Formats: sequence, C-alpha cells, structure tokens
Amino acid sequence: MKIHSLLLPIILLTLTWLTPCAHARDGRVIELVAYDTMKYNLTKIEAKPGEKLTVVLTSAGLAPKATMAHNWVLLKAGADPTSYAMSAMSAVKEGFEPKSLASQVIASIPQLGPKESAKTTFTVPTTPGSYPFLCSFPAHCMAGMKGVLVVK
Ligand SMILES: [Cu+2]
Repeated sequence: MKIHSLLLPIILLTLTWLTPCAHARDGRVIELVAYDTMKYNLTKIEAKPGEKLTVVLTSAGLAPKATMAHNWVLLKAGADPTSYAMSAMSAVKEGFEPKSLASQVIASIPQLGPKESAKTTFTVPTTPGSYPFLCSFPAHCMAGMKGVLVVK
C-alpha cells in the first residue's frame, strides 16, 4: 500500500508532464532559416487570424556576428520595412531594434550569430492582411532579407 500511495502521484505527475504537447503551448511552429546571402528560407508565412504561432529562427551563417548577424522583426500591417530598417541601422546598442519604433513591432527575435537559434511565440493579429517581416541588421532588408505574414 505504501509503495502504491507513493507511486501513484509520481505516475500522475509524469503523465501530466508528458501529455501537454508542445503544440498547445507554442501553437504552430514555423522554422525560419537565415542565410549569409541575406535571405530567409521563407518569404511568405500564411496564418489564420488569431492563431498562435512560434517562429524559430536559426542562423545557417558562418560569418562573425559583428559583421553578419540576423534577426526577425514582424511589423504591423501598413508599416514600411525599409523605413524601419533605415532607422534600425543606427540603433546598434538596441540590437538594431529601435525602441522608438517599438509600437510598430508585433513580435521579434534578437540578432543571432552563426549557428545560433532562438524563438518567439505570439498570437497572430485577428485582422486579415499582410504583415511585413525583416532582418534589421544594416543593409539586409534592402538586400532582400524580408517577407510577409499573410493573415487570412
Ligand atoms: Cu540578416
């Protein structure tokens, strides 16, 4: 009996630990890869209004972080990624994510060096539309390191 009363809570704990799948917590997972060619593997992500998404960004780059880092910044619909990137260039200390433009940002992943990976979980806006995303490391957006989250 004693063993049973000890085992049962342990079994239950293990079960509750194992069952809540990552999906419930993170929503749908989008694997985004950043290359030193200043491109992402995806330029378009489609999502349902209000859907929970986790974007995992992995840098497949080799160049040193100081000269070639990559991040991911998702902007509100109607925001201009190029003008965000222009302002970000001088925001070195803020990781090229200027606090003055934080109101334009829905979600972001900070600058990553070679082989680094990071993620963000957020709720997709409920308003259908096109939400631009970009890498705000200097010149990357202008070189094509950008895309769009299409909510429909
Ligand atoms: Cu980049």
